[in-house]
Amino acid sequence: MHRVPRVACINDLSGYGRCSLTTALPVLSVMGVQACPVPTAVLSKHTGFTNFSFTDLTDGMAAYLRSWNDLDFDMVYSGFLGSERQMSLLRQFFQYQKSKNPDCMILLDTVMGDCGKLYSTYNRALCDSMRELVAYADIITPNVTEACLLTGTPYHGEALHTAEAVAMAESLLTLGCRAAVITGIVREDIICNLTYTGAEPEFSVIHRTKSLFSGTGDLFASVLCGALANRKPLADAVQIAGRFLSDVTQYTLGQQTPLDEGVLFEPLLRNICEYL
Ligand code: PXL
Repeated sequence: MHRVPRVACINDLSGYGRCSLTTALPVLSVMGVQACPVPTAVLSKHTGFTNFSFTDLTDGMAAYLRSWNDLDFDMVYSGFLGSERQMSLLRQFFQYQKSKNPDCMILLDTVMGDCGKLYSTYNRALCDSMRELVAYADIITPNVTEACLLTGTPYHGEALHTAEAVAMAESLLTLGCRAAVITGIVREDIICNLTYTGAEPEFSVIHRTKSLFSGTGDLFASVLCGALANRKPLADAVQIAGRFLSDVTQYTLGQQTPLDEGVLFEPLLRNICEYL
């Protein structure tokens, strides 16, 4: 019998703007993974828009997760979180799932900000709680802004020297995760993603599209999650996610859509398994 990998996806549901659950669920389904959502908040649009509604779902989350205590997951994948209480519930969920299945892989996308700025619903206290949550994760995927926030490094743009990036990755591992993937390191006409597990650092290079589309971090983490759930080794999964992102951003650029609309992954989604 073919077993379908099962992933708990903890993220917000943004009605418009292509991010979080509206990215994770289709990507994982197409990659042959059962994606089980835990919505952390419902927004009418993501926070990059000037006008959006936000409903925090923390109150229902304890009972929601408790009812899953009789389920096992191959992976837990979390993204945008709305409150410190959610982070504490997640810590318990991570620990519980690990105690039931030591092979359960925890992928924590440390969503907090971009381009040197926090997202509008985030604050310093939430960043501190996110830093504590890293200790319970196997793999984290901060962008440069988030890597700076987690390590207490001053942000000076997306261009990091190799030594600087590796030092930051080493510092991330001291927070307690097993691996860190720092995404979106800019080098003139390329973008690098750095994978670090404590052994040799691996830089994987992708095409740089100079426009900054929203939601690319969520798409990257979702494809990474799908590749890992399909048992790809981490460095290969990073390459797969990078190649898909590179193709999707170039395609989107050609369509000249507004940046807030995110990347047009739908027309390319059906081909995603060819990247595996
Ligand atoms: O793409 C990360 C993200 C996730 N969820 C919400 C967001 C953002 C980024 O703006 O606003 C609600």
